[in-house]
Amino acid sequence: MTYVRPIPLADATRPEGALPLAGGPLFFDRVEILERGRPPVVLPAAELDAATLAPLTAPRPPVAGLAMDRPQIMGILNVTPDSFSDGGRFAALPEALAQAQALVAAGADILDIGGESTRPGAVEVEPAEEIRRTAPVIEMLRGQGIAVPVSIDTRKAPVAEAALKAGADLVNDVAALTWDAGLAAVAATREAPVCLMHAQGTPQTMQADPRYDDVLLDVYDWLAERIRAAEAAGIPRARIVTDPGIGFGKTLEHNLALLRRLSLFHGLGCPILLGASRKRFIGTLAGEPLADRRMAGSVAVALAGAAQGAQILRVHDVRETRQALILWQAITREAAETAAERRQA
Ligand code: HH2
Repeated sequence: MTYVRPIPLADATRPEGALPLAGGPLFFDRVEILERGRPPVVLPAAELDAATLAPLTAPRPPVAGLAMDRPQIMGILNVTPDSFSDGGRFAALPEALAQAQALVAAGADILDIGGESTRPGAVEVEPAEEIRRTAPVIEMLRGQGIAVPVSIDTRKAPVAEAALKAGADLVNDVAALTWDAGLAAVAATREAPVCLMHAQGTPQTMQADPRYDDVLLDVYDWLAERIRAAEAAGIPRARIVTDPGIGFGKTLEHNLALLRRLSLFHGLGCPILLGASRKRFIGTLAGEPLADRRMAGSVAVALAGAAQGAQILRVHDVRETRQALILWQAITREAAETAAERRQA
């Protein structure tokens, strides 16, 4: 079996015949053909047939009201006592609300609210406790007129149900609907978009000794299977986002292999979410043991994701990521396009 990875053009030039990557803003005119056990082969995109090109080029419908034709920033709000980076800081309601407001003011397009840490070694939280942590925050955000879409970061049906009732718009499941058999039905019934993230193992065990035949292709096949399962459960592809799950059962080399060829996942026909913010591999490479001092590395990874066409960047450092994206976009687009956009804004 072969896999096709579009190779995004890195700058503002648009060679004759270049194709939009997932509807834009990036373009590609070459692809890499990947096969297990073989070195990649680069081909002109023009040599592929229309059926192969369709999922790579088709515009993605908006998700929770967010346009998918540009990178959108998902600000992380963990209302947990034990998250690896911001645990305990926003667990009380007033702090959570203030942080949500700060993230929106800093440029978050969507907020991701989590009431259970999934860091390596984290212990499971009872659904009732997870609901107690998350639903009131979402209700309060809505009550205070914070209008940005809200995502609930949970593996559990009752938690998602309570969050959606409280005003959440999207279900972000780090287990891709494999943890709780009831979660798919909740998302399907409520017509909520879902993020399906790849993980190997559970948070308790996932970093013990993760192994793959070919990490990139194994994660791709697994996500393809999870998309089929979600569709069978009544969640249409238009409401599915995929995520390779950086740091979830992956070594440093696994994470890098996924980031280097992230654009492969456009072949799944769904928007790509990338969550690498402050994660351990950044600390390992940069020699920074403290998670909250990994902002610069996190921004670099977010930009690398944007350059591969990732549509949603899940980050702690919203202000810095927004600034970096504005500059990257200004430099990598044609002046005419940028001027037209400014006029529209
Ligand atoms: N990473 C974390 C949690 N949720 N969701 C998606 N879709 N993708 C990710 O990469 C992802 C995620 C872990 O990060 P964080 O929320 O900062 O920490 P913790 O799990 O300790 O709360």
